[in-house]
Amino acid sequence: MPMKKNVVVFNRLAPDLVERLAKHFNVVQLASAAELPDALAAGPVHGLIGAGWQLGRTQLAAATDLEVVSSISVGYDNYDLDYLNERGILLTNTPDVLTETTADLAMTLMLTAARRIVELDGWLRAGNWRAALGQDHFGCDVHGKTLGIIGLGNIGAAIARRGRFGFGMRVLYTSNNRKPELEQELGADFRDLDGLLGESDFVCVVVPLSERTHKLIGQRELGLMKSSAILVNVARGQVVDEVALVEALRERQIRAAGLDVYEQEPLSDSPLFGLNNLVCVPHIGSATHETRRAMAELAVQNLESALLGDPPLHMVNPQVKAG
Ligand code: 8YV
Repeated sequence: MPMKKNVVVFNRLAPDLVERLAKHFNVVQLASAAELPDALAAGPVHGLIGAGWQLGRTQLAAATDLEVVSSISVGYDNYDLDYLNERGILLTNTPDVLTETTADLAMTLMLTAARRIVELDGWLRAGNWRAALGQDHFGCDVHGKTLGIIGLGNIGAAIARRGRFGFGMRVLYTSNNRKPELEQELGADFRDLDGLLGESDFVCVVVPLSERTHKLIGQRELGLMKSSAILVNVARGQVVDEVALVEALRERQIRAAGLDVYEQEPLSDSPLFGLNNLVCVPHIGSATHETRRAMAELAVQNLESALLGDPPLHMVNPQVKAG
């Protein structure tokens, strides 16, 4: 019988999935990413599976036998892809299974910010039912408004469908390339970024983080938005300049924002917390029982395939396999 390969698990793997891995591999579970160096020093590691870690040369130089990193996420900006490619290490991810759940959260943030749910929840709990709920507490409509999607990938399209067919919204989008099929399906119109920002009532950021999208939305871009507009970010915090956003919200240059992601995560003690026109949640785009389970299963499947010699379903850098 061939020797079992060694796998290190970090984060979010249910016991039955760890058992499933243990049928084929020797499995070591880490309690935190900080334990990785010791795990790598203890012997050869062939596969890593997990989420929420930064992996590059510094962390992986000692992992000389590493064949695959299976990420329990769709985004992979936290991996040094050039380094993984240079080393011939395969990276797999978990797209598709989180698309609808993340789109649900984007709509939730839009609706919550527009209808001022968090503020009014606090108002009611503070015993204010009988106090005059005047215009000062009114929100704004979502239905029938213009929804601008920055990055019309799978998640962007799922948000656009909700806006178009659930809320009768007009959809604008900006993207690297035109999407004729989605234009037809959604009646969506392409705009350049500036055009989209100027015309939209809701601006939804759904682009992956890259050098090109880093701080894509800064002071100038926020200044192009309508003063009645709401910004939602379910992509990555670094796509939006947070200092500029705080200023724009504080000065009411835009109406409100809904954020799932932040420049620095985990977020603590931020000037964002002082803003009542902000709804913020702790990076929970995919965090439902069903979806996190589906992501974990897919990541396990990707890892098994990679280490047992089948092509994984979702390879970020398939060229390392081909080579
Ligand atoms: C992940 C996400 O769960 O998939 C992604 O890219 O942002 C989330 O769904 C998270 O990044 C893991 O830490």
